[in-house]
Amino acid sequence: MSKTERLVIADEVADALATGTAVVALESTILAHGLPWDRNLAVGRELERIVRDAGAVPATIAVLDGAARIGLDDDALQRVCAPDADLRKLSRRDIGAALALGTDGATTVAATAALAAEAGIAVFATGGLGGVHLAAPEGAVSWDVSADLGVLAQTPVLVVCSGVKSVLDIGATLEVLETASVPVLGYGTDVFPAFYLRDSAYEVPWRVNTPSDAAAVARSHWTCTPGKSGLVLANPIAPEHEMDRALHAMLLAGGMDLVRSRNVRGKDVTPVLLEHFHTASEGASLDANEALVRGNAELAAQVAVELTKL
Ligand code: PSU
Ligand code: MN
Repeated sequence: MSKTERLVIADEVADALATGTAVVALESTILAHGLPWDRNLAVGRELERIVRDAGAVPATIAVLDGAARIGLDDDALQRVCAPDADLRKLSRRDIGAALALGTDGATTVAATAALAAEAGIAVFATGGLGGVHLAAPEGAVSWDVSADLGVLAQTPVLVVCSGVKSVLDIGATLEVLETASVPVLGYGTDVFPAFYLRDSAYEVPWRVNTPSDAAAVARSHWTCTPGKSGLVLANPIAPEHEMDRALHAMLLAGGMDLVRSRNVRGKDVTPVLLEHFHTASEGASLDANEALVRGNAELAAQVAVELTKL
């Protein structure tokens, strides 16, 4: 099978790319594995609408029927979000196998960024970036480092996210991004956000205050410095949706205990933690999660529109 048969770009997305219209990539793991099935489809549809309202074309990405689909129609989106979909969680390294073996799957940040870049899409919105997981026992070195970081080191895509969760080692994650020469921009903030919370204990190296400044930095990064790394645009959750700090601390402690006591490993860690947050908070973490992704989709579309003007 040829590359074009395996990388299927929806007509609307292909037209936008051909005419220089703004396009925003959206991931499917957040839908299939990050949100419960009774809310994921509504979120998936809403993110696409937000991107459109801001003047860009959405391209939700997933692997279905032996093809990497760049832009899903509503039928495909429904398949990704179905309660019995049982899709695999596909990272960058899994794409070839899933395509060759005809296995359907939802794409993580790593896989979505790689496929977006392959299709010629420069801006991607998600909720949280994967990162360096905390080690057990405390203080040990963790080898569970999300492929999201390694892919960003090699893939010229701007990822709009709300930082990383405090279930990860945020300091170590930022060090890995520095080593990989991935610029980290705070959107209207000097502090790296921690997903449900607006801030972490860590500063960002650069702050931008407008979509046009973010676009200018991305363009400059890709034009003026050799190499092909992506960028992180870290957009804090809106203050009115930020999670209560005491609730957050309780969920975090419970989630870490759960992962350790059940001996959860590898790619199951992030979905198990998310599920714990959602059930133990009786949906409060879901409201926050959905609010921040909506904000990131809107900002990504605004930046994508600005990029088309440069
Ligand atoms: N963080 C979230 N929600 C998510 C994810 C991360 O708040 O759904 C997903 C993303 O798809 C991300 C992946 O790329 O988890 C990271 O998984 P891992 O830690 O196994 O690399
Ligand atoms: Mn991992």
